[in-house]
Amino acid sequence: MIFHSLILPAYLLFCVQASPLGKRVDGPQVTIYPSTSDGQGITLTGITFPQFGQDVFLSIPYAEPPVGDLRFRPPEAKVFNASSYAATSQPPACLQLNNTLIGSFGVSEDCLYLNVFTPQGWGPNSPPLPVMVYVHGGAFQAGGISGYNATAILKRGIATNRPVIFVAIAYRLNILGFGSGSDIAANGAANLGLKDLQLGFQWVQENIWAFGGDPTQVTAFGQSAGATAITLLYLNQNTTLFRSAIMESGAQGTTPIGPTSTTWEATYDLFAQFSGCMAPASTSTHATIGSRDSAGSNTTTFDCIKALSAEAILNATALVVNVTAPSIDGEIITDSPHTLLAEGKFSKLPFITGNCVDEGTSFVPTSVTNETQVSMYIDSFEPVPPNTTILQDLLQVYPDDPSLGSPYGTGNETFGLAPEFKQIASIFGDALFQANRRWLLKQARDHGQPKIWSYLWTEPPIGISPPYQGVAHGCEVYYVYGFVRAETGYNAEQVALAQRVEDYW
Ligand SMILES: *[C@@H]1O[C@H](CO)[C@@H](O)[C@H](O)[C@H]1NC(C)=O
Ligand SMILES: *[C@@H]1O[C@H](CO)[C@@H](O)[C@H](O)[C@H]1NC(C)=O
Ligand SMILES: *[C@@H]1O[C@H](CO)[C@@H](O)[C@H](O)[C@H]1NC(C)=O
Ligand SMILES: *[C@@H]1O[C@H](CO)[C@@H](O)[C@H](O)[C@H]1NC(C)=O
Ligand SMILES: *[C@@H]1O[C@H](CO)[C@@H](O)[C@H](O)[C@H]1NC(C)=O
Ligand SMILES: *[C@@H]1O[C@H](CO)[C@@H](O)[C@H](O)[C@H]1NC(C)=O
Ligand SMILES: *[C@@H]1O[C@H](CO)[C@@H](O)[C@H](O)[C@H]1NC(C)=O
Ligand SMILES: *[C@@H]1O[C@H](CO)[C@@H](O)[C@H](O)[C@H]1NC(C)=O
Ligand SMILES: *[C@@H]1O[C@H](CO)[C@@H](O)[C@H](O)[C@H]1NC(C)=O
Ligand SMILES: CC(=O)N[C@H]1CO[C@H](CO)[C@@H](O)[C@@H]1O
Repeated sequence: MIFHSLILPAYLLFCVQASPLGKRVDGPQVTIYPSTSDGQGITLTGITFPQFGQDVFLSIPYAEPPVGDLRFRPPEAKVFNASSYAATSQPPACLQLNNTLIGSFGVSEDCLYLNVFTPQGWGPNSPPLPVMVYVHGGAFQAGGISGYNATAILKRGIATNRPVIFVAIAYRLNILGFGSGSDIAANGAANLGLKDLQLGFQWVQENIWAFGGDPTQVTAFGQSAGATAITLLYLNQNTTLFRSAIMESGAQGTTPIGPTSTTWEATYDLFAQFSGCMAPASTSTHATIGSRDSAGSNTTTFDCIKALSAEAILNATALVVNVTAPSIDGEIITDSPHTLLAEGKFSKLPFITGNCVDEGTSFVPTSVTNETQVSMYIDSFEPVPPNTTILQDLLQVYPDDPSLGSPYGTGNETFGLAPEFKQIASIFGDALFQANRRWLLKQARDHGQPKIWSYLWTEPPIGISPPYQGVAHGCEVYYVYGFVRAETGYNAEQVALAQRVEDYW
């Protein structure tokens, strides 16, 4: 359950609630000529927000809806069936369980859309602008693009005479985007969410010129799973999808990873059982549908899952508490990222990578009462749980002393929780986040990559995380997206910090 609970901090609720469309004028038009449409122009109509001097294009489809026979298949570039398209309303989030990151526009399996924000009237004849492409977080199980309102980012860019174009790309989640196990491997259905992102970035390369964007100046940025996804795309040494990146709280090793064919098999089996696609007693042969299947016409467990209704997928997802995550598919991810980094097999493009001080606190249940639960929590998300020797060593270097635990710098205060909470939060923060960030930085430096930067964020947003979480996962998002303003209760120094981070980005 850890991954399900950790990914749903309340901090994005604010963005979501802040997005009802304000004063608006329909009308800005941009014509793209995607190669899949044989050079035929497709005119996209967006919305102008004159009060911000911005045009917004919402729900631009970059891929065919991954439904029906396209479920569990790599994304296919969108082929338009008409020469015009209304890009005027937010897309639903990709199919996922109800949670606070969804936004206000529901969920659908038909979800491969992107949003574009530009300075008002910008177009192919304007001076080409740098492009910032956002990859949202949500532990590869949750999230969407509709909550990420880039109005403040663009406003700051315009005010400082460094305007940018903003794009956010949606990608498939949970078993639909990040299934694992032998069936998923045999059917080439691993890492589909990463393939969606690749296609979305390719769309930006091909089409952003029409919005007045410069495809040679694309910066990828993302938070949590979004940051992890970007670092995984860095494992392609020759990537041309972007020229730089900013990873907020996520590195290659943040999500546990193993070979597709042998990792999280139990998760897939449970899913098959709960969806009625495999008999409960069956192990993992997957050759035929189990006795609980009523259809009879489908020949394999995989075909059966592929043919389920979206509602049935969600129902089964709700019953399986295990992780679905990127895996070593031999294609996008060819080996353990830890090894690939050590061997220098990654892109040498510039990047910024950073963390919040207390990354671990929102991942540890407040119900923790003793040290022996450490192994329980670690086992629940590691494909190969560490043995007792390793656990003993771990507890030695992270002693049960609250003054050393996370949230850091809070002395012996335990916030009414068992002292072990701070101990385990410290382990999780380091094991998932800080250590992986530092490994990436070390390998980048050791392999002669000169343009790398890092930060450790110590300023929490106001009123978002309870005190026991300290400067928690997601701490910087409010600042980056410009929700930190005097009107929202922040002091002058915090507003200046928000402006500074926007300027850095
Ligand atoms: C973005 O936020 C601004 C300010 O709150 C709001 O007026 C506008 O409608 C939002 N834009 C979108 C596309 O949601
Ligand atoms: C074009 O595709 C959309 C869905 O993408 C569909 O709703 C619409 O009916 C199609 N129009 C035609 C003319 O086929
Ligand atoms: C989804 O969750 C929200 C709170 O996060 C709740 O208000 C809403 O009723 C839930 N919707 C459904 C369909 O469960
Ligand atoms: C990257 O490009 C270089 C030079 O073109 C080539 O030698 C190398 O094989 C490529 N590496 C990968 C992993 O594609
Ligand atoms: C999904 O679960 C709900 C609630 O238990 C149930 O009413 C519905 O029939 C289920 N749908 C499918 C397709 O299994
Ligand atoms: C998956 O979750 C179930 C409980 O639903 C648990 O028994 C099982 O050990 C978990 N499997 C893995 C691989 O974590
Ligand atoms: C640790 O906590 C768990 C869950 O509350 C409990 O079952 C177990 O007995 C405890 N172990 C020790 C050594 O106190
Ligand atoms: C525990 O795992 C480590 C690392 O894989 C290994 O070196 C060690 O021998 C193992 N210890 C035991 C008791 O299995
Ligand atoms: C925390 O408590 C221990 C043991 O009671 C004490 O020795 C130590 O000085 C305390 N640390 C702080 C920072 O208060
Ligand atoms: C029970 C079940 O999922 N049956 C499906 C078998 O596959 C066909 C198409 O391949 C679907 O139409 C059925 O619904």
